Amino acid sequence: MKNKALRVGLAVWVAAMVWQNGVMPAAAQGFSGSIFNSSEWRENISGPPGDGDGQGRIVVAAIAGDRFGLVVDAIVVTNGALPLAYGPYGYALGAGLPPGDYTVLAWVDGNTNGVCDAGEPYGSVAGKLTGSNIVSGIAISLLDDNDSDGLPDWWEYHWFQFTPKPFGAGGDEDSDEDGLLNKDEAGSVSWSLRCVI
Ligand SMILES: [Ca+2]
Ligand SMILES: [Ca+2]
Ligand SMILES: [Ca+2]
Ligand SMILES: [Ca+2]
Repeated sequence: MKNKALRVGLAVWVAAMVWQNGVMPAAAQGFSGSIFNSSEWRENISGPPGDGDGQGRIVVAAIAGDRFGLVVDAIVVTNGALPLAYGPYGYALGAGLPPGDYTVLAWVDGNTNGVCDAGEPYGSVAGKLTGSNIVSGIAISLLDDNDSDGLPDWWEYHWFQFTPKPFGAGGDEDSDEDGLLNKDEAGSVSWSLRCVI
């Protein structure tokens, strides 16, 4: 009698959840870990990828598929004057995500638009959810130079955003032909515009 009452109660609860969500409820699933900020971006140049006010925030998001997929959860872990402290910053995302392949993406959101824009410092890690697991201990490092060419990506995008390959210039090139190599000019707030006009 007791078991029957239990089964009836459970069936009512499941029916209520199906009715509420349209699908069976997923078990608690998500990602957690720490973010380490190695970005030295001061955002002291007005214009993309930042807005030039020297303020920003670190956002971390769970994205379905690769890092260009659909954001399914996102949180702000810290904000303030750039560059933000190294951290680490703890985070937890998800709790209820369906099984599948995800990317956990964190970035310095300089223009605070909630989007990881080209040139904004970022780091990402691929993760998989199966069954009811929670994937913990995912460490993400935020880097200025994700293409490892010796030039901060935000600097490259700022000066070369209108060229066919915004991240194509090398550190040992002298793109504006002023006698100084790009790697020696990187981070500078001044620049000849000959390369972008
Ligand atoms: Ca800003
Ligand atoms: Ca942004
Ligand atoms: Ca770079
Ligand atoms: Ca130069």
